[in-house]
Amino acid sequence: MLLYDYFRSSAAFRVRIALALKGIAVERRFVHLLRGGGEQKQPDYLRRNPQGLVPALELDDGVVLTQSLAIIEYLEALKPEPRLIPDDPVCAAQSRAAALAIACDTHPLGNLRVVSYLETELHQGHDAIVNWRTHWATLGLAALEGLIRPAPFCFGREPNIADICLAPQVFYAERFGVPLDAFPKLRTVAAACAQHPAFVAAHPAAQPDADQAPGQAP
Ligand SMILES: N[C@@H](CCC(=O)N[C@@H](CS)C(=O)NCC(=O)O)C(=O)O
Repeated sequence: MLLYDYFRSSAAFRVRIALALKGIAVERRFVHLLRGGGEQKQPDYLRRNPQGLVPALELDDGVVLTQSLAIIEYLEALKPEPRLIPDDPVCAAQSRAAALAIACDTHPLGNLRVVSYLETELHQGHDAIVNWRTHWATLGLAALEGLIRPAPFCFGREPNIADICLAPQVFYAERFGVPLDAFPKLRTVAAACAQHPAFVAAHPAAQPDADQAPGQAP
């Protein structure tokens, strides 16, 4: 399988964590979100993912899967252990809810194309952009703080789909100076993730395409 990846992408980070947790090896092709106006907008990539977003996972038969959570559900079906979605139906629903609170309701508001639109089309300045990022990230993290019950991962002793979404969102918050002081539960989970080998291996800083690119990709 071939993962279309970008080191700082929160959504790609999720898939890298899931792959590492399951011990699934993939080839990777890096899609630089800033270089050349954004490689994700080039026709070659849009043929694979018409949304122009990373990640995408190309299967050996050429089928391309998009959307990080759909890709993770595919990996779960491909290799069920370790479970990323708990067997217990209530815990599964709660874990999915936490994951979706990040992936659907928080992360998109800080995405590159959203923030770029604010800057270039709506002519918002630096302070307004910082305010926007901080407002939506904080609102999302505050909700998450109420949704999880760390032990030390979001819903138990092992990481699941909720942790897979939480760690990249915490990375985003730290990167943009969004304070976590008010969120002790999130800090507990973030600390557990920071010590887990799969999360360490998947971290943006550990990726071969990591660079010091200027600009603010998601
Ligand atoms: N819901 C999608 C989100 C994917 C997404 O937003 N990817 C970002 C990087 S985290 C991206 O490719 N942004 C490019 C852009 O905004 O132009 C998923 O979970 O896969």
